[in-house]
Amino acid sequence: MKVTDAVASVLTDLGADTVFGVVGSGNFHVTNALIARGARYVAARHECGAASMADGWARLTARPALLSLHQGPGITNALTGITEAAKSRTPLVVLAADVSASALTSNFRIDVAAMTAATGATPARLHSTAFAVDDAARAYRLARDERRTVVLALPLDVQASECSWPGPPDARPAAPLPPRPLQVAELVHALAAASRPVFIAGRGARSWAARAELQRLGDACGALLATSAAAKGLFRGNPWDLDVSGGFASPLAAELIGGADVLVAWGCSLNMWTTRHGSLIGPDSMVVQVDVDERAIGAHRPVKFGVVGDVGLTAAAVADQLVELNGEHTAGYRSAELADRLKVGIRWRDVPFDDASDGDRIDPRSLSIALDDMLPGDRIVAVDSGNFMGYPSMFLSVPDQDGFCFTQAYQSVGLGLASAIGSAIARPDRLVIAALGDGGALMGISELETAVRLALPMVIVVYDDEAYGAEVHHFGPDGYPLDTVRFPAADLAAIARGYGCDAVTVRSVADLAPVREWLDARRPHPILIDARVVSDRGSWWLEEAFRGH
Ligand SMILES: Cc1ncc(C[n+]2csc(CCOP(=O)(O)OP(=O)(O)O)c2C)c(N)n1
Ligand SMILES: [Mg+2]
Repeated sequence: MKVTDAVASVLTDLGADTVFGVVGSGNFHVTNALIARGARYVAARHECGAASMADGWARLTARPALLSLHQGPGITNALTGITEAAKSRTPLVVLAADVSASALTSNFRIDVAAMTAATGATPARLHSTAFAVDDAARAYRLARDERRTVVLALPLDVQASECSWPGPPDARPAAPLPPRPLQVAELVHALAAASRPVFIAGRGARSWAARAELQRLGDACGALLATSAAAKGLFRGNPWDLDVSGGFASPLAAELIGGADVLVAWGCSLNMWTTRHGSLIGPDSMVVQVDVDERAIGAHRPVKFGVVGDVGLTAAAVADQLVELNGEHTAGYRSAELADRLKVGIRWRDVPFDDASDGDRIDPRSLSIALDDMLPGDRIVAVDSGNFMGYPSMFLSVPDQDGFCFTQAYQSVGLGLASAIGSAIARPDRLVIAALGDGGALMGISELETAVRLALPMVIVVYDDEAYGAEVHHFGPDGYPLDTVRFPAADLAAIARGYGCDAVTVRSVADLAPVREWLDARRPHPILIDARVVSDRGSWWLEEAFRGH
């Protein structure tokens, strides 16, 4: 059997069924071998787009995506997307063609392992013909069981050689890590004594199983329920949901999180975003952290103690014991009066603001609220990076933890459109809203052709301030020249029409009427909204963000 066929067989036998990429000579055969074994191949127009599509897809399916790349420039083009995936612990196997070991002078030669390691991804390689199948299986298992972004180098000579097929692999995933009983007891003790407990659930809690156990435990100790931005939507529908903790927290959420006497982070790193550099944590709050990775405990904020274990298993074990002690419901932080306050004041859109729309430009808050009302609730919001990013994150609601795709671990501009496309491929049952700045939109625009070619009915909303607004608002107040970060108006609607999208330029809420028509007509291609937004001041979360630079 050809090694490319054997590699494709073992990967599909292990469960891989979707591969994103840009095909060149070095990954042509392995990509076709995957397709021959039933995998779906999605052709992107730029390798960075392919990487972000794979990243978005894997976040929403919680399964490893495959990314197929040509040797050399195919890999370097993909590096920003790969770095975002690696920093987000996205399960991803990159099939990275590589020159043969003997091809010392090949112009495609780069040090794939060194470059991969430098981004935080995990290097792997088909080391030899005899072990190629083992090498590929190990890469897939590492991605799946440890949520790693693994870059598997495929040397051309090994790819082309003949190997024997060892038979189908064991496709069972590793069992989740149970917590140690003593640590469980410590957390039971802390929560039994708590009068104002708050949970902050993060990326490691993004599953239906963990969601159910955390809500049961929340009832048993009377906790209020918040998430990091990466897990937005996890507690949607629960009356004690505070939504996101951190820079995007509403004033009421921030007040309540600050008042916690016991704060438990569940699969959440408690980084500077989630805690506003620690200022969201009250001075007398006892902080506890639950994480599968021992090294994550206390890495960003000091904690009283940690519990090492799977979030769902830990929450279930703690809930079982607490229910025995306290019964299924304890008031804790919860009261009828607080329920009323949450109902009318926890959402950002309930916080009054002065609408700065002036007929020529629309206030980004009014734009976001109008879209929130107009677009179906069964949605996924995918957000690019920039000054604008808080508006969709704070004003567009999402239905659950699979309703938000937030590729911000590397804070790169330009990944939003492609991660939205990956999300749309993962969840064709949901309307995907890609929220972009004009800078990020133009950086990643080649994938507009992919969205049209794949007939994806997405809404692409561009918060267009004709600038790198983040830089304008960071440096403007100090009087620096801003010529390098401002641009003349670009007709993004015309550009989008050129790609085959519907498009509309929006300066007021009334201009959104064509979006309603597009929704009603169920068009089989995206609509791009070029929203000319007011940009008179920097966003409040941005000021927070720049404190970390
Ligand atoms: C790849 C990359 N290049 C540069 C930056 C620095 N940067 C951060 S925000 C930003 C502006 C992005 O502009 P836009 O997408 O229009 O969003 P806005 O800030 O205007 O809302 C830039 C250039 C970055 N984060 N990533
Ligand atoms: Mg901009």
